[in-house]
Amino acid sequence: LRDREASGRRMGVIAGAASRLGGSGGRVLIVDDNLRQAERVASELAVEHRPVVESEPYKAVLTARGPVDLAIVNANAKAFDGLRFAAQLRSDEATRNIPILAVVDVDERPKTVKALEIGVNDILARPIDPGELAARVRTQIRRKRYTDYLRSNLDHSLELAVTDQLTGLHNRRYMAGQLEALMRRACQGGEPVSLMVIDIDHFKKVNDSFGHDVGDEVLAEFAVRLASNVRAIDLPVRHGGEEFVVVMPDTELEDARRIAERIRLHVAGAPFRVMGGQELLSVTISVGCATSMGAGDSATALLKRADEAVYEAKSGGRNRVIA
Ligand code: GH3
Ligand code: MG
Ligand code: MG
Ligand code: MG
Repeated sequence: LRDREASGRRMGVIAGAASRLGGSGGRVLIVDDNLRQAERVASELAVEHRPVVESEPYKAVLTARGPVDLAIVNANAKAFDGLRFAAQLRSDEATRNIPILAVVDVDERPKTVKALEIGVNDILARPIDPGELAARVRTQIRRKRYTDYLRSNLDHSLELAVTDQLTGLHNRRYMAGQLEALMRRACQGGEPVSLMVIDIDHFKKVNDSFGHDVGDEVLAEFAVRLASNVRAIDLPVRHGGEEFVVVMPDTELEDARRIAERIRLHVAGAPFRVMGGQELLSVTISVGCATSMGAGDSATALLKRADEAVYEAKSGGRNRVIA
């Protein structure tokens, strides 16, 4: 439910921002070796934008990476091929999302068609009408800002989809993909992959005695201790509830056990400070380790073996590592 509310809020934010994203104040790159024409366009645009004129393509590319909000390219330049320049902007990762307005003589049908085929966003007929110039520039800038905004939201959503919100660790969904890939390699005779499953001992008691919010505090603090006691190559994950997993690439079982033991000691060794420091809780964990067994093994089977080791740690008295 919390996820659905957050996503509803997010959609509201997108709609709100879209209406606020205007088409003025843009940095506009004018690429033209006809300096009289370029300066005229620049002075028209300077009223509401920040135009910059480049007469040489190689300099224009550097400026475009600046970045800019729009490029106006003269398709009839004398000293260079304007449409080739437009195609170059489209093929460069750093500039491919810049909208392009191609300036084409009003009667040049084939050039107009070619420009559109290359993927310019709009055509500006020459002689240039100032009102039309202002309107087409504004439209392209507004559209660019909106798509940039959507793109950054999409990146953010993708990030959210693989992150656990309480602890900031990656979640089970993210782990599944990583583990599958590592297991495939291990099964083909590549480096071994080890795994530890961690389950907090008697966690229900924390919730029952201090409330769910304090339970959440313990989970968050545990995640900090976990993340600071694994190696840079390891992947700590919140697998669900009070259960965590660490994926350890290129790791033999003995090393996995050593790392698990280090984590266990850092949890049991110092009490957890909760409720703004009012309460100190001693927390322990049970850990099960397993390692890949070559051809025929699978991520599911590996997880199952680590789970069985956790079970053994629990029945053996908790606060221990079984490998
Ligand atoms: P054991 O030592 O056998 O693992 O005992 P346990 O109490 O930890 O095990 P059990 O699986 O019975 O209880 C786990 C509890 O974790 C139950 C559930 O309410 C609680 N829990 C799961 N997710 C969350 C969470 O996100 N926040 C809080 N506060 N509690 C959670
Ligand atoms: Mg559990
Ligand atoms: Mg349990
Ligand atoms: Mg537990």
